[in-house]
Amino acid sequence: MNKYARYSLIATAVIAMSACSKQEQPATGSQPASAPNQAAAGGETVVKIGQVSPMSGPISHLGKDNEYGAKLAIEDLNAKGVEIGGKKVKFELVSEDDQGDPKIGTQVAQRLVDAGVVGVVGHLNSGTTIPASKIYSDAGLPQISPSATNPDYTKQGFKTTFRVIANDVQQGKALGEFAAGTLNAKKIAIIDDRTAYGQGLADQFEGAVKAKGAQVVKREFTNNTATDFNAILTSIKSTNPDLVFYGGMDAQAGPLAKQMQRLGIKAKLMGGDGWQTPEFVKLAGDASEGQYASSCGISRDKMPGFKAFDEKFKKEFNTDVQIYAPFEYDAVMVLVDAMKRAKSYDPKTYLPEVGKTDYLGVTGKIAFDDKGDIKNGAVTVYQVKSGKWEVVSTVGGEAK
Ligand code: ABU
Repeated sequence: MNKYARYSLIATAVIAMSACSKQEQPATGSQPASAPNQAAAGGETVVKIGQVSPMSGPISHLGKDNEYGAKLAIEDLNAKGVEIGGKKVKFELVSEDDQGDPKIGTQVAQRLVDAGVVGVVGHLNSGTTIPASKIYSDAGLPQISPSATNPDYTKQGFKTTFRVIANDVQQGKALGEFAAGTLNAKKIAIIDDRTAYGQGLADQFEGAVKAKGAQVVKREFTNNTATDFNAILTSIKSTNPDLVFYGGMDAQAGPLAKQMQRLGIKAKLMGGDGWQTPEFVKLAGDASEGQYASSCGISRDKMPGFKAFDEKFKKEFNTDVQIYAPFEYDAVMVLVDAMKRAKSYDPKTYLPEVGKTDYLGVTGKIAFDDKGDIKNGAVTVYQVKSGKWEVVSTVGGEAK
């Protein structure tokens, strides 16, 4: 049996046990230090975990996807029954909508701190995650993003910042080498949405394709609410590129692909995890066919717990996983795993344990480097074939 099949069996069993078992082995050791604002209910201590994502606006489908992942994790934990330091606890999710706006991101971050959460999963966007991380750091709260890929998030020297996916240095390099190497694209046009994510990934991609000897024939930008790309695309068409790269999210990539098709641009469209989603295929229609995008993780068929997670997700929420929900699920589990090892839900006490994580989650093995980035992060390139994302290749992510 290969390692992925072995992990798959273990993770499927873990998810099934989470759903069925009502008890866990009592923890040994001392009582946890008390955390502020934790109410007691029915003999159990309520421990609040915050989650933040854009649940309104153009990428609300992704924000909801994240929230659903966290909800499933909390439900599984409470169904199983968790004791921390010998005390029964009940987890409560406190969800906030940052609208994908950096300013609102910091406001809701402060609201979560004031609400007494003991840790945060999120935010979704790099542009909100980075400014909010200062607030969590000042409050000493562990923060795990399931989706923010801008490398600056974990470069600030905070002890509280973690992410459970590869970053855009890895993603940009993998995509650039795929474009200029595997696809042999010689003339490349690049567009980004001027967000911390879109522009950052486009910069990394540009560096990688140039290092492989490709020529960047045009660099254009838009914004993360635009839907009309005709002027940009007309200017790009005149350069006759082999490939167009878009650094941004699916709400723009969908119409962009459609407008490329309408203008008769034959070049392939390529991008990162922000649009490797079913929503992109829905928005672009048949213009999605043949386009490439990556996700920051191993492929779903190799993820040890994805199949069981996916079934449960569809049953509970009556919708498909977009992209980050399983990473969000794992982010919650990693926080709770650290609390169990620390025998405390007090952030001061369990924060050092987050950094020592060695956890096999739905998405694979999770351990962090000294900055809080996932060790050995993987990037998988997908292509749309017959209206579905199919795996083309994966870089990195070998389970140890
Ligand atoms: N990683 C793509 C979407 C989230 C972000 O980094 O902004």
